This record gives sequence, C-alpha cells and structure tokens, in this order.
Amino acid sequence: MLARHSVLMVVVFGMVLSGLIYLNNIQCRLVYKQPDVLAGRTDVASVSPWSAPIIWEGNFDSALIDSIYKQHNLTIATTVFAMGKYTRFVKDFLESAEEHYFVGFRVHFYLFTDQPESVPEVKMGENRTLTIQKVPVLNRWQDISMSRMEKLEKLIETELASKADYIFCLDVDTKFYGRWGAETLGRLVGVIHPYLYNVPRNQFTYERRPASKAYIAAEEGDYYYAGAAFGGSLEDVHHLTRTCREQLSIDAANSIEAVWQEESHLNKYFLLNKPSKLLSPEYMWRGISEQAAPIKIVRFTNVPKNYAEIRPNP
Ligand code: 5GW
Ligand code: MN
Repeated sequence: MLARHSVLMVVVFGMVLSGLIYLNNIQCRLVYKQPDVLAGRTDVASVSPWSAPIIWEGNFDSALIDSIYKQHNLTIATTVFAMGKYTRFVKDFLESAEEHYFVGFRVHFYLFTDQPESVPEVKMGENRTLTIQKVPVLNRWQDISMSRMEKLEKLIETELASKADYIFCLDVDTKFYGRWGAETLGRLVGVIHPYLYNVPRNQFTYERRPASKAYIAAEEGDYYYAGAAFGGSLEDVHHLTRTCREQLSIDAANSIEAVWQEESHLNKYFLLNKPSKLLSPEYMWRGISEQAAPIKIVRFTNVPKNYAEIRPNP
C-alpha cells in the first residue's frame, strides 16, 4: 500500500513538474499525456494517401519519441557539401545542429569540401563527430550538382554499412532553429517544399519535358519535395542515390538537364517510391522571420544568400 502510494506521488509530482516522467528506477513505465483518438491538429493533414505520417508540431510527443528511439542506440549519419564559397555556411550549420539536431543521439557528420583548410573549428558534443572528406575542385555548378548523388552513393557503400542506422543528406546553406529529432526517422523520408505545399500539382515545378528522366505529367504527383533534405535507412537512401545518379547521367548523355537538377530527379523518385514518412515544411522553411499559418515552429531553414556573389560563373 505504501509502495503504491509513493509511486502515485512520484507520478503526480512528476506530471506537475514536467508533464512527463520516466519511471525507470521504479517500474520501467513512461507516464505521459493520454493519446486522444478524436483530437489533434485539424488545420493540416497528418497522413498521406498511402498512409505515411506527415510530421507537424503538435502531433508528436518529443520525450515519448526519444524514449522509444533511445533504446536502440542509433547512429545518424548526416552529410553536407561545402564546395567553393559555400564553406562560409559550415559554422552556423554545425553550431546550430549541435543545439537542435538529434540532441542526445550519436550523430556522425560527413562534410564534403574542396577546401578542408577553410572549414572552421566547431566544438562537437559527446557522441558527435565530424569527418571531413576532401573532394576535387568542381567549377561547373552542374558538376557539383551531379556529383552529390554519386558521392552519397559511394559513401553509403564504402563507409557507412556497419557504422550508421540512418542517414540524412542536407544542404549546407541552412540553419537549425528548433528540434529535429527522432520523430523524423523512417525508412524513406522526404520533406515537403516550403514554397509549394499549398498549390495544385500542375503548378509544381516538376520537370515537364518528356525527354528528361525526371519528367512528371501535369496530372500526376503527390507533393513537391525539397531537394535540400532527404533521408532514411541506409538501404533505401542508397537505392535513391543510385537511381538518381543513373537518371542524371542518362539525361546528361541526352544533353538534357532537369529544370531543378537533383531536386527534379528526387521528385520523380519519390513519385515512384513513396516515402514512408513526410516532414512538414517546419523541417525546411523559407527563413526564420517568414510566417505562415500552419507553421507553428521553424526547425530548419534556408539561409538567404547572394546567388550572384556566391555561385561560380556559369
Ligand atoms: C553553385 C552554383 C549553383 C548551384 C549550386 C552551387 C553549389 C552548391 C556550390 O558552389 N557549392 C556547394 O557546396 N553547393 C552545395 O549544394 C551546398 O551544399 C548547397 O547547399 C547545395 C545545393 O545548392 P544551393 O543551396 O545553392 O541550391 P538552392 O536551390 O538551395 O539555392
Ligand atoms: Mn540550398
């Protein structure tokens, strides 16, 4: 009786304190707000027509998600490219990731750059490492764009096989402002593009020329996905990068380049291979000061850049 009482008191006290408490040393139980069958966000869709969850603030409990995934001792590989002048983005990207990205999990960053010497020193937390891979200078942006999928494909084959459970591939001209955590893990994960989440599919900027392997007809398509972030299991992302690399090179051989390069091919891939989880535009927003009704929290954004100044000449 006394024991039961004290458990109850801890529970009540814990709930008052934080709303949630992990009773590891008492009963290995987790106490959290009861899931509600009938209530939830009604202003956004939380599931795709093929029943993949769409992750929005308000539809998951971070502490509960963490307690589930923590048990699996996961490693998240994360890749970014910083070629040419894009090395200037590395510091903010990594420092903000240290604050918000898979906090408490093992994270291994792989940075591909043509100038390792201009990568700033960033203090990494416990269980978080950065590997810098030097790659040859590429001056044509078409080559930078082409080479990303190929580099990722090779990294997964040669390096990651036994070293990571999941991988995310991110643009470097970005910054974290809010949690990006285990709620994003899944077999194949795509992010809904911040500018095209609320337009009819015939207005998506898919590749519309049938001569390209990335072609999607006006009456087809699910969502328009951002090229700046995708991920999933090693196996699924390997298949994605291999397929996109192949399709990009078939296009190149036919002297056609899809309107948004890898993003166009990624969108074609996701049309034919449906993601198992979709991230809302909270996970790739337009900028920290941009507002829109469904966006309750900005987790990850584009950083504004002067295209003429930063990109190599065409
Ligand atoms: C340069 C010229 C045109 C397009 C891309 C580049 C470029 C891209 C570059 O010179 N260096 C480089 O590291 N990148 C990598 O590709 C960065 O990781 C960058 O975040 C990613 C995608 O290119 P972005 O960010 O310029 O494309 P948008 O569509 O996000 O503006
Ligand atoms: Mn970008």
